[in-house]
Amino acid sequence: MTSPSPAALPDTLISALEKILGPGGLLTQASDMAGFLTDWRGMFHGRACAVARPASTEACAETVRLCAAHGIPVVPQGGNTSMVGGATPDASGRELVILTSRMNRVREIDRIDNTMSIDAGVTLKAAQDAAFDAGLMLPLSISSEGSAEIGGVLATNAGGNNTVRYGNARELVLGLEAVLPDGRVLNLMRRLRKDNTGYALRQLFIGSEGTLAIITGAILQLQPKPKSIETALCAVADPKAALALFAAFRNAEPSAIQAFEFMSGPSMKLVNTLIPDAPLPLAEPSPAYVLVELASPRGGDTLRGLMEEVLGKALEDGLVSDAVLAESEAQRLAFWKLREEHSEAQKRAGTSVKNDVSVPLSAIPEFIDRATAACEKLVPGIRVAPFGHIGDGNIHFNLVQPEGADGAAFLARDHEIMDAVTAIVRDLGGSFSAEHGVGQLKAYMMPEWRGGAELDVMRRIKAAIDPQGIMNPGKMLPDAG
Ligand code: 2HG
Ligand code: ZN
Repeated sequence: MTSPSPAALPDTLISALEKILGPGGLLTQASDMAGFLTDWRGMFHGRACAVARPASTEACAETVRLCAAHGIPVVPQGGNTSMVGGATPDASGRELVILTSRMNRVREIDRIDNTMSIDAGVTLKAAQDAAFDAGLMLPLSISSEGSAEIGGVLATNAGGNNTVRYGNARELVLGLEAVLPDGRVLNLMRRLRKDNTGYALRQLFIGSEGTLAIITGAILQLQPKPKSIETALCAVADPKAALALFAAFRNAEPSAIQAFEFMSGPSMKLVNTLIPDAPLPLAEPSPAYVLVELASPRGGDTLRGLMEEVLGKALEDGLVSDAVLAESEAQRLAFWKLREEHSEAQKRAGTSVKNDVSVPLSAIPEFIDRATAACEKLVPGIRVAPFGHIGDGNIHFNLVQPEGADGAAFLARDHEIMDAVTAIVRDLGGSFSAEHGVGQLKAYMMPEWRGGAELDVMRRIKAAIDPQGIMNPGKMLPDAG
């Protein structure tokens, strides 16, 4: 296949786009566009007629309006951290990638409303820092927060580490601003806790993976900044013990739990060996680990007492074989590094097949046992390396290629492996995508999982809002666009 040239766009259109986007706002050279045409995992490689970098909502709207008039499909992209190819263009070279990164202003923080009004291109980390500097907390935390941008986080309804306490991204959103496929700006920027006036449109766009609109701004709910935080890394025998520990914390004080994360021994070992400065802070490796974080906005709180009480009893009961409590912010961050580097460590270990799944909490041990057996049978030597947000039922049941095997050959079996795992998920009443979305990778699963009336309604919504099918075609809905 020959590489599409930017000349695929008529000169008049290029000049019109350059006028809207300003200096540096339109990329047409292959070398400038390259970084935006491949996903983080290196699984999807697309082409584009150009990459647009609007610096304002209006410029984004005008760009989309022009694309709509010329029937050019657009692919919205934030920090390009999708795990499912949700922001990578297809191979046709016809699509125009629209980056949100130059729309990067924190518009306003209101300390009475406890809200943050923000542009889509602000990274999640920068948004967290801005809230923190204002004495507040944005309670959404994901491993890719240094690069992931608010627009993408909302378009994919990201979950992450604090879902157990504060819910997913959609639970934090009061207001939304988005550019529709015809280039109109939909302004839903209302910071109201109560507003029963028709369909809750913002919730339709959150989680729509860029297939209905480009999110350009949002109003997010903030929380008081915690004054006391206690974080512990615990060694446990298996997922069943991890869940029993979760129940122990929940029974003691459910409102104190801010994060409750699970890491399997094999996955932790990859972090300890492949990530610099990430040693295990426990005397011995364990078959599994839990990272638990308690937090409260009250200073001088008794969280340390609560942590010690629950862990002391768990050690006594044999639920936990060892535990270490963070004695400083630096140590707390070191514990979190051990958790957040799992994706990177697995990437360094070779190719992997990812299953971002959820099942009812009670079914997690059975799921992990059955899925492990199924995968080991399918691919001898496969490295089963699950981890995830066990407190909310979301396990990243990731499978790393056998040591020394051909990575591409392993990846070529991804559907076979994902299907074996998700068959068990289905049997246990779970979901084939808990927080990463559907994107390109899992679009083929939609008819089987969400068929009948559910998929039909989704298709009708897509057709009503994007009749030309120009918004992120081929993502989420297998045959739309
Ligand atoms: C995490 O929880 C992310 O760290 C990435 O959701 C998970 O790499 C993965 O599969
Ligand atoms: Zn995750």
